[in-house]
Amino acid sequence: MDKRLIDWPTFLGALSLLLLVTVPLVLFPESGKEFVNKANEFVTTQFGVLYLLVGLGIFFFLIYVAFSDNGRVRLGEEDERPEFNNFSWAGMLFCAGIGSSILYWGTIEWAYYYQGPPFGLEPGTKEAILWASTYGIFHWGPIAWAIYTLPALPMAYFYYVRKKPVLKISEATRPLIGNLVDGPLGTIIDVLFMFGLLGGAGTTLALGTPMIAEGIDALTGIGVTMVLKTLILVLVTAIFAISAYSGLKKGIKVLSDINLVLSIFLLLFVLIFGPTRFLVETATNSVGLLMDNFFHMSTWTEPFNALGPYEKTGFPESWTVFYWAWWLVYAPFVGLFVAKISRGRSIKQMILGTISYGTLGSLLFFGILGNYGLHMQLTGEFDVIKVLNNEGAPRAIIEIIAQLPLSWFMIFIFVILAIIFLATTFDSSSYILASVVQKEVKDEPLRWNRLFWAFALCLMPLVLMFVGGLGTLQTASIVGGFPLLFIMIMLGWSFMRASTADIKASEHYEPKTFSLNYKKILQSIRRKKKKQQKGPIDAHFEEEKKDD
Ligand code: NM2
Repeated sequence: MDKRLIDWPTFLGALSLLLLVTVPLVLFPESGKEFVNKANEFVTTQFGVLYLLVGLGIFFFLIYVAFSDNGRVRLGEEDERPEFNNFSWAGMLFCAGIGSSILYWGTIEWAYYYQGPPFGLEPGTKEAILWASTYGIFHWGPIAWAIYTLPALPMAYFYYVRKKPVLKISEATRPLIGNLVDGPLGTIIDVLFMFGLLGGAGTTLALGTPMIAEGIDALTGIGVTMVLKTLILVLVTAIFAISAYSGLKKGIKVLSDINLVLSIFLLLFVLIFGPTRFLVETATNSVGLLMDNFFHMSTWTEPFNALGPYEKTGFPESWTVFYWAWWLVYAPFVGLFVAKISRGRSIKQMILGTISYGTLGSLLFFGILGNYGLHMQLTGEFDVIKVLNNEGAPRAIIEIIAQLPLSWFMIFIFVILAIIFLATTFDSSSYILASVVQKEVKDEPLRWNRLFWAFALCLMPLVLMFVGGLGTLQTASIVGGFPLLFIMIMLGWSFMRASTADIKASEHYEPKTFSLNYKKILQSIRRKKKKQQKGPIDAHFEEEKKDD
């Protein structure tokens, strides 16, 4: 156990920030909650529009990069082909970026919009229903995936072109802020990212655990108790601790393969045995509605409702802004994974692939699972909304799945899928948390360090679940993730600065996709510098000598 490898300021900084937020929540749950809620309200109402603008800005920026010279750079050597084929690449991408929350929201999000529709529409009307089946896809769609892709740009670029592995996000801002990275500013960037991720993952856990508990109750009838929820958390921790301990590659690969197969099975099963035509038609219709209203949705701020006789719904703050914030806190971590699996692709392929495959994946979950529930609601086969309002979302979700043929078996598959989804999210988060607090990562972060963060990830939400402060922690993390808005801008800027400088200095410029040989670039920069130092005349003679 090599303690010198640990970057203590970051390690202790993140831990202290975490304790600083959780300890008061345990000691004074009520006033703590009030304080955090006020802070959240302040950030989402005052800066909600900033979140929307940054989200849309990131989307445009990526499209621009994809079709610019910078987008033509290949992540690797000249003759390199993509390391993974598109199918496995898309599968891994999806499993890294998405956790059990897609099973939760994919199945039930529509029911919330049905009752509390956007654009001030009347609940339960024809329009409300149309938007109900569409808004979820937007919140898990192109802008969301663009937020995930942005940090992958500098990380992949430094990794494959400059051949410098970057595991810390502060390191990815070096081209912009230079040596400041090595001082407190760098530490602050990493600590904020870690805090955001801990809270974002806490949110995932807070949603996943009760849903799995309901599923197990439906399978066995043992009742949803605190003991059951605790056991589930312990089980999930054990799975990912073992997988973490046995090394990232083996553990995560096996789990995400199982995940992919089970997801495809679940979706195909519902598509075939559910109301197939309704599902396909509604999803197709949503795609059109979304495309038609993309800008309207991504900039909707409810401006007048704050003033005159209009009623304020708070929809943009509680949904779109919340979602962008949640994707943001996960983004640097997912970006790293996207970077890792993208060897041999061009930047353009990486960008367009992530946005389109990611959105397609979300569309499948929302279009199939969500519309399946919606269909039962509309036909009156099963009153989802009633169960949702009386018994809560986890129960409603499991009851929707229970309406399928082979009900017991399908709930079983659903529960296993949720458990594995949770475990993979935690496995990779603990890996990243551990890497960020190390000065250097040889192959894998130190094992004790990984386990430490694995348990921090689980124990903290567990404690808060008992005292009832978990929701507060989620909110706190969203507030704490606020600076990430600016860090994201820095990451994009850093990437542009580094890659544009390299492209300009490069002597090789192939059409279509080109690879930058950073070693050669550095050599030619050095040569140029020498020439300048010697003055143009000396350099000229030197060139002539070479020609002889
Ligand atoms: N996002 C995709 O819980 C999860 O599924 C992890 C959540 C950010 C909404 C990611």
